[in-house]
Amino acid sequence: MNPTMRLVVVAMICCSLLVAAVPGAWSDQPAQQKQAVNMLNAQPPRPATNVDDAALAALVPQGWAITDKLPCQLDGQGPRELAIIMCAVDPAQSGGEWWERYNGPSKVLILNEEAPAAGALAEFEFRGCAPPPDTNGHLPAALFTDDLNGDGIVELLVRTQEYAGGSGGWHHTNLIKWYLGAYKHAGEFGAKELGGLYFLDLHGQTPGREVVVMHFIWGDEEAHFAPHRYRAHMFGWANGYYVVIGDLNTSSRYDNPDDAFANLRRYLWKK
Ligand SMILES: [Ca+2]
Ligand SMILES: [Ca+2]
Repeated sequence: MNPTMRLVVVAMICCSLLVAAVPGAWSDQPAQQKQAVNMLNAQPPRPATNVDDAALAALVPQGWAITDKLPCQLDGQGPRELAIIMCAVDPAQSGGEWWERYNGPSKVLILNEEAPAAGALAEFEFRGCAPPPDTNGHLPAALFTDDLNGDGIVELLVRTQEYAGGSGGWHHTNLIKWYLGAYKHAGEFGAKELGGLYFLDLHGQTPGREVVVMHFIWGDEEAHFAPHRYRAHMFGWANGYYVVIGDLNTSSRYDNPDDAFANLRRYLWKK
C-alpha cells in the first residue's frame, strides 16, 4: 500500500470510530425500543386467580358465558379485585367461527376477589363480544391492566370485537378506572380492522402515556390490500378520562399500522 492509500485508509477508520462514538449519530436507540406494540393483539403478563367459574355461576345469565377473568388491584387498597367479562354464547355454533358463536354486548363485573359471589362492586356493558383467547394470538384475552396515566394505580382495559366481514370489523377497547371513589368508564378507543392501538408518552401536558389509535384510510382509487395512509387519533388523560388531544393523517402509505406508528414516533414525536 502506498503512503497516500495508507493515509486514506487510516482517515476512513478514524471517521468510522468518531461516528460510532457520537451518541445518536449512528444508531440512536436499540431496535427493540423502537418496536411498535399493537395493544389490540398484545398479551401482557397476567396474574392467576384461585376463583373458578363455578364460584361465579350465579352471576352469569342463562345463555351467557364468562370468557375471561383477571385479578387486579384496581382501587389501590384492600383485597384485590377480580374483573370478569361475559357475553352471549351459542353452543350450537361450537365448530364455527368466533363471531358465529359469541354475541355482544359484553358485560364486565368488578368483584371482590375474596368474596366474588357477594355481587358486583361495579358493572359495565360494552358493544362487541369477548371471544376467549385462541392459541395463535389473533384473539388475545379480553382483559389486561396498565398504569396508563402514571398515577400509581392500574387501569383495567377491556377488548371486545365486532365482526362485519372484510375490513368492516371493529375492535373496541374500553378503559375502566377507579377515580374519586368510584369505578368509572374513563375511555373508549375503537379501531377498525387493520388498525392499531398504541401507548406512548408523546405529549407533555397530559400525565402518563397517551393512547394513539391508528385507523387505515381506504382511498377511492386504492386496492384493498395495497399500502394505505393512516389516521392517528391521540387521547390524553384529563379530568378523569381520556380526551382527544390530536388528530393527523400520514402522508406516506404503509402496509400495516405498526409501520405507520413507528414512523410517526420516530420522525414526528422523536420518541
Ligand atoms: Ca382493592
Ligand atoms: Ca393509573
